[in-house]
Amino acid sequence: MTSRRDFFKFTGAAAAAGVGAASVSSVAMAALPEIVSMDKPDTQPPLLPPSGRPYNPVVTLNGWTLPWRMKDGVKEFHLVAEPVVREIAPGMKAHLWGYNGQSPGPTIEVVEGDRVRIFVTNRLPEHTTIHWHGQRLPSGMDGIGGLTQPPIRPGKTFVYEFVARRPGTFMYHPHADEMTQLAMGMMGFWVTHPKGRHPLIESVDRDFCFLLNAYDIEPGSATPQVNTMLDFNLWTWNSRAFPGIDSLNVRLNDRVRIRIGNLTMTNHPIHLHGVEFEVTGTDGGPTPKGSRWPEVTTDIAVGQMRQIDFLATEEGDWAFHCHKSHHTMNAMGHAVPTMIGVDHSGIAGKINKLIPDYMVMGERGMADMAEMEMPLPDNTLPMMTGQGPFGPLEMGGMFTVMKVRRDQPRGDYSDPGWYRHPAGTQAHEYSGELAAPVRAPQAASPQGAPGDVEVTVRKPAGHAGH
Ligand SMILES: [Cu+2]
Repeated sequence: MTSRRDFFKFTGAAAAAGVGAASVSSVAMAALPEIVSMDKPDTQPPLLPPSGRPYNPVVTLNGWTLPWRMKDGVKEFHLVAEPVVREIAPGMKAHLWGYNGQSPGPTIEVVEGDRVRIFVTNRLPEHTTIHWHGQRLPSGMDGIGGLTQPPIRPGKTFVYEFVARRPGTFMYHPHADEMTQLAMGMMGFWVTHPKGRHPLIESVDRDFCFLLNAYDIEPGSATPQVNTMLDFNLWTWNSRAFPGIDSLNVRLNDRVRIRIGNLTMTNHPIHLHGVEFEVTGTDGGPTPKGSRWPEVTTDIAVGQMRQIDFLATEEGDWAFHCHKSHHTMNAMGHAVPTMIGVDHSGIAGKINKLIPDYMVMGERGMADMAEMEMPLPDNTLPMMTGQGPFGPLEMGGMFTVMKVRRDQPRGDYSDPGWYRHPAGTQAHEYSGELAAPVRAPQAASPQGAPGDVEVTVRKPAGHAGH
């Protein structure tokens, strides 16, 4: 809405090429690569390399890849750190900080051995830097404010230059006022493709990537609380919450790679339904083949990256999500006590005399919440949401669907719609006779007292620690 696709053209003198991360003079500024900005939160098609060594590009979930300019054999990129408006999911927009119109910033894709020059312009109200997580590079290019470079002040442009020495899965983020700048969404993905064939990096048909991130945005507001340490209420992939996260669309029997980096303040056990995968790489590089074993969940700790590979041999709609159940929900009232099994009869009527709109919630579990049409503050996502082919999906946050289809064209990443299950392959209501269940005989307690004690007391419990 507020951002748009900008193409600021710069013309003029020669580009600055520094030895360490260095400030760019106003003369050299005129020769910077154009600033390319993205105004859509949707997954953009892969960027086929227009110059340089060939490679099979990645697809960034609800994101995009930054185009570059080839200058005297150097790949030149231009990142702009700036305030952005990011749609977290339809119905909610967040005021974040990011790069080139979005949070996360664009994915940078290069090839092992490429010399890379990245111009970083700061349009934030405070200073910043960029750290290139996992890269082998000169110490002066590592982007640590105060340690390896002075901060990039508002309005200034710095240039980083190094050779992408290791193929693999990386990310970038500030190392300046990190608590604020990570909480505001400043981060991006980086992929260095191998030069030619690599013994530990198989070529794949589909290659997806995204970052795990989290925000604390009070219902009814739009700007994250930056001092939050652990109590985040929006669990996102690339700053999107389900149903705002696009599906991963795959052709049957494709070899698929998914690269994931964690820039939240907690670990995320990422779980894929349908098939087993292997962790084939980390931000430390490709894993040795002897270290790989089959998994369906991989835990990704804070500051870690995981690259998983698998063959999509099973057709269908397969859930793909964080296994922490609170992370597949959106902003919710955590102070709500568990009310399962509590008898509300009579109480609601009395309370209604005082508060006419009072509703009993949670008596049968929390699923009612997904169906209930309750007024929410403006710019707030429902706690559990998303409509599936069989009703409410009761999911938010870190959740999406991998759609494996026989007729998905090669290289086509578009959404094929919901899976049509072949006859006889779907769970359905049982309508036959039910035999009485056989139960073990009840043993008497040694004292001769009845062995079963029914506890009906609900103890109050705090929720501060989650
Ligand atoms: Cu999680």
